[in-house]
Amino acid sequence: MTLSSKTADMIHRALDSFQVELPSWGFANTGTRFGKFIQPAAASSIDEKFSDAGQVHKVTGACPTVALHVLWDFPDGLKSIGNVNALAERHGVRAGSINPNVFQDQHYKYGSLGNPDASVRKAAMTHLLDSAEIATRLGLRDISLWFADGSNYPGTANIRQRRKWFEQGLQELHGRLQGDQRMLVEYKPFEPAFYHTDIGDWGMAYLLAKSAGPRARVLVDTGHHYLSQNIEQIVDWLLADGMLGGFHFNDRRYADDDLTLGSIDPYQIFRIFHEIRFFEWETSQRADIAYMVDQSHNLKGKMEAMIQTVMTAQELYAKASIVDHAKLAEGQTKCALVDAETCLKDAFSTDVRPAIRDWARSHGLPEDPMDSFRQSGYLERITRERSQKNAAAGSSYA
Ligand code: LRH
Ligand code: MN
Repeated sequence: MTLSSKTADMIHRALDSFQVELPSWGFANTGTRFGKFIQPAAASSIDEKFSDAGQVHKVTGACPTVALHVLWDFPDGLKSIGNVNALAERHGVRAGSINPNVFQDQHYKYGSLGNPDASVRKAAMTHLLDSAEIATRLGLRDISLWFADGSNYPGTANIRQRRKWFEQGLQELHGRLQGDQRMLVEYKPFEPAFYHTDIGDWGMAYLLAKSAGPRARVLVDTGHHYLSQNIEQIVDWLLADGMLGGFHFNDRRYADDDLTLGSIDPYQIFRIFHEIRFFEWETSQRADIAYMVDQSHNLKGKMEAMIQTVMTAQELYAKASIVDHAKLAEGQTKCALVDAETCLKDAFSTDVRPAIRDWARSHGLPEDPMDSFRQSGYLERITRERSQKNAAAGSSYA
């Protein structure tokens, strides 16, 4: 069924405004605690990560920024930010959010900002402030914060005291932000901690963000919820209070599986996008949200997984953008349950791909990004260039 020109226009306008940020670590060899399977073409240097992200943006036109993880991308901290702008120039994608890493080093065994050892809290604070400085020097807006802090056994942590330390640390970091900078507080119910996690759910992240200051927002990682949680309801509460800063999109069957977006439950991501578009229609304001991907591609080819992810995100965002909001609002007011629900189901079951191909063509982009990438020979080239280096990298987790 061909789409009406009105619907096709709505999709084109939606795609013109939709951008999703790619994680540099999504192009690198990652694994699980049971090991990692080395991909010869995987990226390891920041140059290779910008190059790969540049290819995905080249064929999709929808991912102009790359999220950077401080320890993984700036091994020497402030000293190694020199060539980021040159890389952005060369590969056609810019640096995006800055992700400090206070979970990897040995001294974070009992936590970072929540660690009973004041010298460790100080070390964590120094890294957070350095990360903010990196963002400032690179002219970047978002500092994206995730803390692995927590405990594994009842009674082993003073949860209330740790909360105070987090409040103090996040207030200090907030005080260092400038211009339109924001700090995004990410929550996660468990892993690597398996008894309590200090920032365990949206409410804890919300309260910590509020106590930090007006530049703090909450970041929703779709994989950081119990299976029975209604994520789009959390999104609505954060939207209503102006506290929704961004997303880490991925998919899961069980826990924080970090699988490719929409691979398990595409309707979940559609419902999230719907609540945002409905909010924007109702308030006639654009929600100031950073759409980002956070995945680890342990089995799929990393480049193709990323292209698939961006294409799926565009498709689900386009579907959510053609919901008949006026008809929906009327159905909600009248409790016309079937009519209201059908507004979403009609949009979700609409094949928007022809309109996306038109949009791509009208922007000089390939109609089929995956085929264009496969024809480009890029994968063959990076495999030749990187396989030796990657083979040298160990595969065991421990
Ligand atoms: C934690 C997390 C966080 C990142 C990491 C790579 O599970 O979602 O956002 O820093 O993954
Ligand atoms: Mn995340």
